[in-house]
Amino acid sequence: MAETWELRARFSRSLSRMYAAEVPAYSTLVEVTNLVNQDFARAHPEQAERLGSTARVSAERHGAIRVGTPDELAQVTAIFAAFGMLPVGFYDLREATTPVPVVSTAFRPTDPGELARNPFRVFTSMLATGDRRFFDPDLAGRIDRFLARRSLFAPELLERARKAIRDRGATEADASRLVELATTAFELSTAAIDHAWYAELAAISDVAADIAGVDSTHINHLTPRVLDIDELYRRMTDRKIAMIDRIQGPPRLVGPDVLLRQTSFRALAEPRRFRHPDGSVRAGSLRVRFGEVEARGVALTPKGRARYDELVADNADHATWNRNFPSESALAENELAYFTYRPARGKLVAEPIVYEDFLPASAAGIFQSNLTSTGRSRVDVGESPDYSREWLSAAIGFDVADPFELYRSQQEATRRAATKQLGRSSVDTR
Ligand code: OOG
Ligand code: NI
Repeated sequence: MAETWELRARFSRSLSRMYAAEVPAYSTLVEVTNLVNQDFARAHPEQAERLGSTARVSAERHGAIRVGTPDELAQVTAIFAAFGMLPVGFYDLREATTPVPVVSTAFRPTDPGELARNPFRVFTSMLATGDRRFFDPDLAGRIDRFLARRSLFAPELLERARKAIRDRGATEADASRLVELATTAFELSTAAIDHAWYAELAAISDVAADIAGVDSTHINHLTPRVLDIDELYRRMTDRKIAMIDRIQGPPRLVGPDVLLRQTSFRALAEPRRFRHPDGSVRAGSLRVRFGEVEARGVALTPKGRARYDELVADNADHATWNRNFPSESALAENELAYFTYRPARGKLVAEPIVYEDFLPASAAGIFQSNLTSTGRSRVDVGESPDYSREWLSAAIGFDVADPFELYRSQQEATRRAATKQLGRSSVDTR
C-alpha cells in the first residue's frame, strides 16, 4: 500500500520527469539548482537545514495550472486531495498592479508532518468570466458555453482519485495508474487549436486564451527550491539561459530569508497546430510553458506581512529592508514571524516556520513576465460575482484554509506543548 504522502511524492517526481523531457531549459534549471544547493550545504551546513531538511528541499517543487470554471476547480480539488493536497489561501490577481482575469488558490499539504515528507504544491487559477471589466456578457456567454462542453479530466482519473481519498492511499498497481493518469492530464495537448477563437481571447488576455482557447489544461511551470537564489541567477545567466530581468521579492537580507524570492526563465515557443476558418490545419507556435525557481524564508504574521507589503510598495532600499527584518530573534520578539517552540535546557527555543504559500505580487509578476499581454482592463459595466475565499469554498464544496490560521495554530500547539514540558521538568528537578 502506498500512503497518501508517497502518492504525492510520486506525482511530483512524475510531473518533473515529464516536464524535464518536454522543456529542456527546466532540466538545466533543476541541474543548476542541485549544484547550488550542494555547494550551499557544504559552505553553510548549519544554515542549510534551518528551513527544511535537505531531503525535503531537494524534492520540493511547485507547479501552476489554470482552469475555466468552478466545476473544473472542484474536479481539480478531488484529484489533488488524493495526493493530500488541499486548497489554502485566496489570491485575487484581478487586483494586482497588472490585473490578470483570474482568482486563485494553492493546493498543498497542511499538516506539518505531511509537509516535511513532501511539500508538493500547485498554484491553481480559475478564469473570472463573471468579471465584466474583462468580459462583456456576449463573450462571457460564449466562453462559458465553450467551457461547459469540454472535459479536462478522464472519468477514470476522477474515480481513482476518489478511491485513493477514501482509502488514504493506493495499492502499488493502483498508485502507478493514478500517477500516470494525473500526469497525462497536465501534459501539453497536441490537439489542433481553433485559431480565430484563440486570437479573440488573446486580444483580451493571453491568460484567457491559455485557459479557454483550448480543450485541455497543462502545467505552465514547475519550480524547484534553491538555497541561494542570487547564485542560481548568476549561474543560469552564465549558461546563457534568458532569465527575466530580476529576482522578485525583497533583496538578499542580512537577517533570515522572509517569505519568498522567485525568478524565472521565459516561456519558449513550442510548435502547435492551428485550425483556420478555411478548414486548413497549419503549424504555428505558442509560448505557454516556462520554468521558475524560488527561495523560501520564514512565514510572516499579519503584522510582519503588512510591514513586508509596505516595503515592497515603497520599493524600499536594502538598508531599510535589513532594518525592518533584522534577525530571527527580533522577528520572534516582535511577533513579525511564526516559529515553533521546543524546550531545551530549561528554556523555550524558537525555530522558524517556513512559508508554504505564494504572494499575489510575485504571482502577478510571474504571469506578466511570461506573457506578451496580460489583461486589458475594461470600463466597469455591471455586476461581477463577489469572488472571495468563502465564494471559492462554496464553489468547490471544500473549505479553503486561511494560511495565517495554519501557521498560527502550529506555532501555538508547539508553544503550549513546550511550555507544559518545561513546567513538568522544573517540577521534576525540584
Ligand atoms: C501562476 C503564477 C503564480 C507563483 O509562483 O507565484 C505562481 C500562473 O502563471 O498560472 O506560480
Ligand atoms: Ni510559480
